[in-house]
Amino acid sequence: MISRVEMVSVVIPTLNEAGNILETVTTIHKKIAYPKEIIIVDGNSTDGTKEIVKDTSFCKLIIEPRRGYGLALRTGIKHAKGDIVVIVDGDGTYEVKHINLLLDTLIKNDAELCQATRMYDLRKAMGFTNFVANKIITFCFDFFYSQFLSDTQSGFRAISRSALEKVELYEDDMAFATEMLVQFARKGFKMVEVPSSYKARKYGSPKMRRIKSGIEIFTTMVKGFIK
Ligand SMILES: Nc1nc2c(ncn2[C@@H]2O[C@H](COP(=O)(O)OP(=O)(O)O)[C@@H](O)[C@H]2O)c(=O)[nH]1
Ligand SMILES: [Mg+2]
Repeated sequence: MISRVEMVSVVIPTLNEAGNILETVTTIHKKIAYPKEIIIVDGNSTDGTKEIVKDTSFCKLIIEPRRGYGLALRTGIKHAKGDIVVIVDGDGTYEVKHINLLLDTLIKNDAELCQATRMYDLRKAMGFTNFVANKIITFCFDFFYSQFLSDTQSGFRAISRSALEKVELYEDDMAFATEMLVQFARKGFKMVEVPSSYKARKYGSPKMRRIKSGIEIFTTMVKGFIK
């Protein structure tokens, strides 16, 4: 439960997102209606991402040379000072202009996590394989953990800091997002969603390795269930 919001920490992992990051951070900077810090956790990009971030006056840059989406986020979250932590990708695929909707909904519902679901706008849906894999993973997650989420692989989330402090997250890569939901469900934390949409990547390529990530995500769900 969040009683007072003095600051929101927005944590963004980046690995070679030079063509995407400026629009992402500028939109957040302009739209967010709460006091904020924007933390970029960069994996030592070689395409100019770090320089673009340094040139903004409103971002903190952390270099995390070790690889992994989850690891980058864990590093960023350690530095975050806010009562609420927002995580979002720096690849321009999420509607970051919906950030206040996530924050307001989290607070209004006294929830511990509010995430953007990309499943209500199928015209702009993600690629077919990702969509089907997401549906299967989400069905299994909801079934085993008695939840009603529609997009477990959403990486755009507002999370209460106090809830994050009550769980231990270890996943270094894409399974991090699922591990967080598994841990939150096991603790009985309230999780809600808001409709948002998916945008195609304009620059660069996804770093996710689908089969490896799929196996890790399923292993994370099963481990959480039998523990
Ligand atoms: N710092 C850091 N960021 C990463 C790493 N891998 C991915 N990212 C970032 O994490 C976000 C999600 O990665 P992406 O490749 O788009 O994964 P997908 O959306 O699941 O295909 C993007 O902003 C990436 O730049 C990494 O090893 N280190
Ligand atoms: Mg992406």
